[in-house]
Amino acid sequence: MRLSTAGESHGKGLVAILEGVPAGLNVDLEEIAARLAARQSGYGRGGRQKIEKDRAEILSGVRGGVTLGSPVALFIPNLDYANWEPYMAPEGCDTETKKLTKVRPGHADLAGVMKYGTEDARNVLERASARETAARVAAGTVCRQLLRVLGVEIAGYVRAVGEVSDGKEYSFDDLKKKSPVLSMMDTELEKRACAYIDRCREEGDSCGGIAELRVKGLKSGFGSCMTYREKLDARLAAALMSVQAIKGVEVGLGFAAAGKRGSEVHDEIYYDGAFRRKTNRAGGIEGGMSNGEEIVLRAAMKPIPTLMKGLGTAEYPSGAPARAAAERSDVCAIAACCEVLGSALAFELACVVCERLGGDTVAEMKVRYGALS
Ligand code: EPS
Repeated sequence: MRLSTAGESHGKGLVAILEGVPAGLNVDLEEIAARLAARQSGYGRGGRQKIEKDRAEILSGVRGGVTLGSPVALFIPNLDYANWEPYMAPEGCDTETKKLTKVRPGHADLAGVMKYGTEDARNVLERASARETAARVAAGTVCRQLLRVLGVEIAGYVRAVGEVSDGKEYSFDDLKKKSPVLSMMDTELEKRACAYIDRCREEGDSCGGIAELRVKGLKSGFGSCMTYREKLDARLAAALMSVQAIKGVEVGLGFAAAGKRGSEVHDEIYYDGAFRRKTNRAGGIEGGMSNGEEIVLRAAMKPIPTLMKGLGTAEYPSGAPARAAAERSDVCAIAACCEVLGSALAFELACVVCERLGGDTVAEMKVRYGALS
């Protein structure tokens, strides 16, 4: 499978092209719409989300609601383009009025202007923007639907917002009960998290958080111990790190494993007709392969780099001291990010599954998956 996305944040819209989807998959457009709406929501989002009402139009690859085996192309219009057309139109526009030279620490602005030979960070930030993630959610939802046919499900929740952190463990089925406010499981903690976001907003600041992602139903042996590029943990970590603002990824116990003894970390094996593990500290991956237990991943999102109070910077290219640019921004987007991470994971897992099973049709894949132990 291959996924390409295109589109600028304030351009005409976003495009996703997903190649390699087997024929015969029923595509549920309502689920795509619901996940796009979830990506737009979450306490702490900014003014832009009041403008957008993301909805994906399928341009190709699906007939009568069923995939054909041809590339699936999806288009999500940017409603804000109506306000930005004078400054963004590919056919010709005013490139001066929205010029951004007070480059923001933490955003792609400075490295981007230097790399792409422009004095206007807008030429960089428009693509670096997390707006791109809408395209990944639309395509990722098609991947989720493919995985679901095989009995593989993905769920996620927000485990921390800034300094407010939930240390409890939840079963996969519990995750369906996460709150719509911030995608947290503990509503008391969520109230504290909302208050924390309010404080950040009042102080012109921003915050990040941690999302936990889980995969249920994946049989053992996906990924490989034979070649480093095919290691499942490496591929899934890369998928999560590819999401804007992610600065850390853990598998299972993650960083905590380094401070414990082997007897406290490794999961003892027993047999009761099937091989099982007493615990799942490995997070469902051993030797670069799935081991049949739930896959458990966590991703750390840094605070949004656009601060309303601005940070100290140097204007590009003059180097004159300045406050970084800020017009409007999200204060916190961890709930949206959790939805995006699930989509990024769905795409990468669908790739791994298609590589092992092969097949041109969903029916073939089902038979081959069913034959695995
Ligand atoms: C973003 C800046 C904000 C966010 C945007 C990501 O947009 P704007 O500059 O239009 O206010 O809202 O995210 C989205 C538009 C989205 O749909 O997620 C940035 O600079 O990365």
